[in-house]
Amino acid sequence: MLISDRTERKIPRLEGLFGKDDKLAVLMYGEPDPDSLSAAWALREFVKDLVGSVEIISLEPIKRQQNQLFARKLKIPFTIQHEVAWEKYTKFALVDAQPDFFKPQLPISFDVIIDHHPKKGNYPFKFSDVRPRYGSTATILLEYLLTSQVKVGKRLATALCYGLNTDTDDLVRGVSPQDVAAYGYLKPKCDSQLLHTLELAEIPRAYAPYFTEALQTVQAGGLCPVICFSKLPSADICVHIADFLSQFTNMKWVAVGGICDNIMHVVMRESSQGADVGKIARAKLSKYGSAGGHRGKSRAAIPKGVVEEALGKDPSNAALTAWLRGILISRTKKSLK
Ligand SMILES: [Mn+2]
Repeated sequence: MLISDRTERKIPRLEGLFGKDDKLAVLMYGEPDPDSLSAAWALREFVKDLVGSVEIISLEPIKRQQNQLFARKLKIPFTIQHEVAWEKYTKFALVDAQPDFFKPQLPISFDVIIDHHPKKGNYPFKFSDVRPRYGSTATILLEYLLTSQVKVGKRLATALCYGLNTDTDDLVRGVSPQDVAAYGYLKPKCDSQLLHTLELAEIPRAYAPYFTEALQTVQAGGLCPVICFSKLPSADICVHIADFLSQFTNMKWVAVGGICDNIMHVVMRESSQGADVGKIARAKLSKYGSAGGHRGKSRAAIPKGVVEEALGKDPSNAALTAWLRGILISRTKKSLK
């Protein structure tokens, strides 16, 4: 399944683009995640004998600690360049994104696009392979490597597997049969210990006090614990705490909110007694900001101004929690009828 006619047809066209004089830059969009980093690395392996040189470039640093750890442990060969000397390169490739994502647009035209997001815009690409059905770009690149018999070493296999896992929430979200096949191929080749370390993730120790406060909320009871922080150094804390709390039994869902960079982030997770938190977030929070997600996981971003209008400047954690709880637990008009 990983060696498909589609990929087989694409390979000669991709290979035909490059010559030994080429200096290729492989770009990723925004703060690169494990899927884009591993896909970029796989593309580099695919083309490295065809071109004079190939460099993987990120225009932004990695902020998320888990992803920093991933890039460091797997020694992903990439550089961060805020200002790229575009003239140094003769060809440009983009993985796990499309040119329209960049605002403003980059002053270059891409020769190669490989992505799994829904198609956006029409460009005169020399080569594009966009497969929105796929759960990860890592899966598409694995097909290229296997179809053209490029060796996939342990480190690259681990990177691709982790990229696939993170983009599909461990194969539960937006998965195609090809993603499952890719996992079946990659898993036995992986450094399982390293994968395990990455999956456990490193929660910065500085976050511990937030956990203490959150645990007290859960202990206080209730089927739907809500906890908010009026000042957070990183919105990631909401994710870590919501993931952790959702593992307790006898709860329907958990919501963790916090204000960081002028946004109140709200992260919701389904718990053992089950509730569609995507639906809840959209129904209750979209009038305050943007909200979205699916059954098990959802997220909302509410401008700080909206919160301040309701609660005044610098609300306490308790006031913020009461406000969010009131919104989330309020009955909708429909159910009151
Ligand atoms: Mn992706």
